[in-house]
Parts: sequence; C-alpha cells; structure tokens
Amino acid sequence: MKKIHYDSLIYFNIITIFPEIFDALIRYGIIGKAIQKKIINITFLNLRDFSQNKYKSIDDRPYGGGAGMLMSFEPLYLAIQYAKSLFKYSTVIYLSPQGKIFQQKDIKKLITKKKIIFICGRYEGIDQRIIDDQVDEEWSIGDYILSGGELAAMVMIDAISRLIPGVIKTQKSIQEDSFSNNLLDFPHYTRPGTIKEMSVPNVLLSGNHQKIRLWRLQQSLGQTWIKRPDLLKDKILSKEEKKLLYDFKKKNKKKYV
Ligand code: 21W
Repeated sequence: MKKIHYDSLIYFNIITIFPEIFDALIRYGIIGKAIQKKIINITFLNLRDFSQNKYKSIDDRPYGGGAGMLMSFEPLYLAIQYAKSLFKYSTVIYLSPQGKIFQQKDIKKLITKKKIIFICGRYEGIDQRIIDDQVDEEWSIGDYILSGGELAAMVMIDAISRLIPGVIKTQKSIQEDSFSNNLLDFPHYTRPGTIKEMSVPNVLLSGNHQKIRLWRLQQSLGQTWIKRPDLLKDKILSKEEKKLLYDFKKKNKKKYV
C-alpha cells in the first residue's frame, strides 16, 4: 500500500463530561480509519478533571431559580482556557438548541478551520457569560430535544470529516452524495436481478452510460419532487433537468397528484 501524506490535518478538541460516548464515533468506520491514518485528530478534555472542589461536582443551581441545573462556571471556564492553550487559534463551538441549524452547506466554511474546540453541554446548559465571552459559534443539529451536546458534536465531526481529502476514498463518492447537488439520491439495485417478481429497471442493465446517467438524474429530481419539494424551491434547473422532471411528473401524475 502506498502511503500518502495529507497536510490537511484538522484538530477537534472536545470538552465533555462523557468522553466515552465518542467511542462510537472514533472506533468504527470511516472516521475510525481517518484517525488511524492521522488525517483527523480528536482529543478530549473531561470536564470533571477541572472541578476544583472535593466532590468533583460539575453542576450548579441557576440564579433566579427554576427546575434543572447548569454546568458549573469554573470547571468549564478552566477547561476552555486549557483547550485554547493546547490548540492556539481554535474556533470555539458551543452545541446548543439555540444555535444555528447545521446543514451540509455550512461545512464549506467550517472545513477551513484547522482547530475546533467543541463544548458539549449537559443539564439545562451553560452560563451565558461563557457564550458571550468565550464562544465563537453556536450550532444546533435540528429542532428536537437531545440530552446533551455530545451526539450533536459527533454529527458535526462526522459530517465535516467526510469532506476532508483522504477521509473518503474517492472524491467521486463525495460528489455523488445526496445534497452535494441539493438533490436526493436515486434508487440503487444490486444482485439478484429479480426477486419476488421485482426486477431491476432495464436501463441499468443496458450498458448505455448516457441513458443510465439520465435515468438516475431523472430519479433524483423526481424523488426530490415527491419527498422534499422544499429542496427544489432554491434550485436552478438546467434545460435538461427541467425536461427530465417534466417527463417524470407526467409519468407519475396518477400516483402523486
Ligand atoms: C436540550 C439542553 C434542551 C437544554 C426552553 C426553555 C446541543 C441540542 C443540544 C438541552 C434544553 C443540539 C427549556 C439539537 C439539542 C443540547 C440539551 C432546554 C428546557 N426549553 N441540537 N427551557 N437539539 N441539548 N430545555 O437538544 O445540548 S446541539
């Protein structure tokens, strides 16, 4: 095997009370491989190690009262300072339901950052003064309630890492990924050719690559129109794409209109 050197190394530093949760991300699959290959680097700071009291507590009561706890100010502040000293010129990201919703198009900008510190909140969140004074960007992964920021950090790290050269084998599979062209994927088929009287579309067996390309593009446009019409609203279609979608709609009129 040829060894290739990538200098596009990106450093993710994660501040969390549950570093073990990240085993799911760092031990398996594409991200696990990328860490082994040293294309990406992930380190953890366990917030409990920064607790100054004898109980090692990392939660505290909110001023103003009410249900639920907050993360203690001091350990979190100390952890951030330590992370910043280890990884100079880092971007500090706080994962929270109040953040901007993370989308594929946001990765372009995030990938230019060489060092990112993720703060994973637990309980009801963190002191606002840390957000105001220490956090550069606040991100959410969607409108649903999670138990903390760890899953969100894993989602962002996974999505960002996939676009780093060398993490995924071929640039082609990145290009062909759903969302890179703002369309849903086309249907895929593998062996057997026929099962329970369901057969693979003939065009895929034709060997005619131009025809196959057009069929797949038409399916992508059609499936997007059926399942995610919101994605088509912002998309400018070429003449060819307009025709393909028009024909798809005509063929599927009875089924969907
Ligand atoms: C969820 C903490 C809800 C606090 C209104 C006023 C990080 C997350 C998280 C969490 C609340 C992300 C309330 C999508 C997420 C995260 C923990 C607030 C009561 N509501 N992206 N008070 N969803 N969530 N709960 O939950 O840390 S990124």
